[in-house]
Amino acid sequence: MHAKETHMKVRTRWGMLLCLAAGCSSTAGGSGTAKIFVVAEASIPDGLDPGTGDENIKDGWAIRYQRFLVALGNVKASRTVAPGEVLTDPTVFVLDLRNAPTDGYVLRDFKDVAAARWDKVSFDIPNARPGAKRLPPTTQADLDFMTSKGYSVYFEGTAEKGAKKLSFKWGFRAGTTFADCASPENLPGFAVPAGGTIAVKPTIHGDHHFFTNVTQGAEITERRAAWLEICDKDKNLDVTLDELKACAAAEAFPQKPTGPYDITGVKDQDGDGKITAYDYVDTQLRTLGDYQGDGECPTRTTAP
Ligand SMILES: [Ca+2]
Ligand SMILES: [Ca+2]
Repeated sequence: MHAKETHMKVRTRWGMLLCLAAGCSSTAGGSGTAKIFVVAEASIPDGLDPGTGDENIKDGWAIRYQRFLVALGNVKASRTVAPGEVLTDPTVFVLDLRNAPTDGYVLRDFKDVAAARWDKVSFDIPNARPGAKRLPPTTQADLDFMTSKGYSVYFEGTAEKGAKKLSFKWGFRAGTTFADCASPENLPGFAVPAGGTIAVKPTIHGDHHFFTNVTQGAEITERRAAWLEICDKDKNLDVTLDELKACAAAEAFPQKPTGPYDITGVKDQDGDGKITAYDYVDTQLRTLGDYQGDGECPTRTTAP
């Protein structure tokens, strides 16, 4: 107890000195920078290969994306122990994740912030609207397309198995706020080092719409794509959103224990009174926001 008090006094004195030098106010432990990146998981630029590994598609399909756009922004961070201190930037960006820079897109530097753990972190994947910005190499055409359609995510891709090759071009308005983000080690938010920089990385995965269940927390699931062929009702090798809406979930996703799927948690997102493949994809796209690679943001709420 006594030793702890002494330690705290020393910390406070150092904090005041640092603050005089750096011009900050109440950062008793010094200050540093939180650099906000958006990173695309490898499944977006590289696609998904068939195979038996954790990240493979189990039923033999290879997935490749030709285009993958997302709206992302409204990053917020705060500290439970200091509720008045909030880092926030309402800017929303449209980002081309298929062609993202290797190290990701830098959205923002929060400089001269308390060197401490910012344990409450959230961000939005909202439905894009006018006022959103872009970062190169995302094009003005990409930005205009997303804001005019109001999509939160849009992708074009192919699924190939043997001689069969299906295509799809889908946009969804699945706007979602992702909160309580934690690292893969389950540490909440991020810790700013005194005099240093922490990389804070909302991470977008490209495979959730091939999961066999709706994950919350750890991604314990398989990846399968045979439902694409099942839902190509007119067999023209292009799977449309209308076909997804006409494709009953019970048919596309055979349920446990005889099939591989558990689609508990898929909601009637389009409100037509039926649970279809459209609802399945829409529901999975409301889980796309991950954190620091494979970390999770388990609190998900609808964002306008
Ligand atoms: Ca078709
Ligand atoms: Ca529905």
